Amino acid sequence: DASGLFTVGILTVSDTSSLNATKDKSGPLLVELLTETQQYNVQQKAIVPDEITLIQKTVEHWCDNIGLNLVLITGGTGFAPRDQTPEAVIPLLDRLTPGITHVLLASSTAITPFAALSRPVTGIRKNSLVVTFPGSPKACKENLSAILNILPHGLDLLK
Ligand code: MTE
Ligand code: CU1
Repeated sequence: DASGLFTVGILTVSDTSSLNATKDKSGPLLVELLTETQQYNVQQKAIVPDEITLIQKTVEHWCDNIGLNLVLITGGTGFAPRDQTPEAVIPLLDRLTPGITHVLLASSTAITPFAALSRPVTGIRKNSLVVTFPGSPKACKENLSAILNILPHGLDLLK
């Protein structure tokens, strides 16, 4: 943005939170953790149910029209039948970023073997980096800290 901060959108994907925004703990946590670094300006926040078309509409708008540097998505990466965040995001990506996906999985499975049950997707659409995190606040915090140090350099290269 004008002050040199990276612009960010935080998208919470959850049927429950889409009906009652006070149930969303992960979105606000990600806003707080990013804002306190003083490197990010969280410009957009949204909550959508686990619906592929709604996820896609939001991500397309944020990347194509608003041109955010970073789009962080939390939720819908697991094995439950309604978990279809990866299926929504994959077709939107111009380029995959398997290194970031690797870091998310490697750091998370070092914390809990159950991290193998999330299906993270990361990649680039236009000039935006899109990253998916699991739905729980704990997992969001762990995933963000795993990539926080490498994010600014990657985002600089996309400008
Ligand atoms: N990743 C980290 N870093 N920490 C966690 O506690 N929980 C896992 C996994 N990834 C976890 C994690 C568990 S138990 C599940 S079922 C999936 O994330 C859930 O992903 P979802 O909330 O996107 O469906
Ligand atoms: Cu689980």
